[in-house]
Amino acid sequence: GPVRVDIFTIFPEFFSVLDVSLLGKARTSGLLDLGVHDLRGFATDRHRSVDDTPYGGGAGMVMKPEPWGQALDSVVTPASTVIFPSPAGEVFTQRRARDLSTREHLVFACGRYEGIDQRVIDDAASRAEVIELSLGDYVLNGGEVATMAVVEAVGRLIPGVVGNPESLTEESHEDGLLEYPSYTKPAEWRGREVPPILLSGHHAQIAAWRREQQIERTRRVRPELLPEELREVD
Ligand code: 6GU
Repeated sequence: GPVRVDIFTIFPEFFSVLDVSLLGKARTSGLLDLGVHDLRGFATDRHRSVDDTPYGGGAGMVMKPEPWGQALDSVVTPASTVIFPSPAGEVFTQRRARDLSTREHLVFACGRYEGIDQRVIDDAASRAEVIELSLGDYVLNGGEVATMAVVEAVGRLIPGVVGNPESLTEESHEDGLLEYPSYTKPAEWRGREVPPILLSGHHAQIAAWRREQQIERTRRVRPELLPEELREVD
């Protein structure tokens, strides 16, 4: 069946972009079943507050546990995977995107302010698998942009979402290396020529050249990604 995704946020309008493009199509064609929910709808007090001051003091506000408990209780089952976007989480990778694309139900809990009361995460982990995911080593204002990135990376791996499945395996990171450079017509533009090998029709030589380019680019830009056997001392 389709992959079910539920997103909880205080900015549901953020996610209207998921109505368009590839993921919009995945939704209308029934491959992706997406629900976006306003966390404030689960607040119980008159002011619908979702945050409060931190125990122990410190700057900023912490998201209160009660609305999050009600929100997650409304969708989470033992078959769910609950994702808390957080700069303190594990770094999100293509490997993790592949893993998440095989799951039946993903729940994203978008935190704002200085974070969510830790008991919400601990309680969710007692009912379902919990993964804290970071986009990388920099700070965003909340989990919404990270959730968008994860939903896009995972959504395009759902079988049938990307028309030509070959375009999935020929990308950066799928084989552990960065992509080779791409060219299209015209053969000369602003005095710059397309590498002649690409016009030669020699498929094996083209494949070898592209592999070389991948290795060279990876060595230059992301040397830590290079497998041992491709590392050379200079
Ligand atoms: Cl997932 N959340 C926030 N707030 N900041 C981040 C992040 C996530 N990933 C990198 N920076």
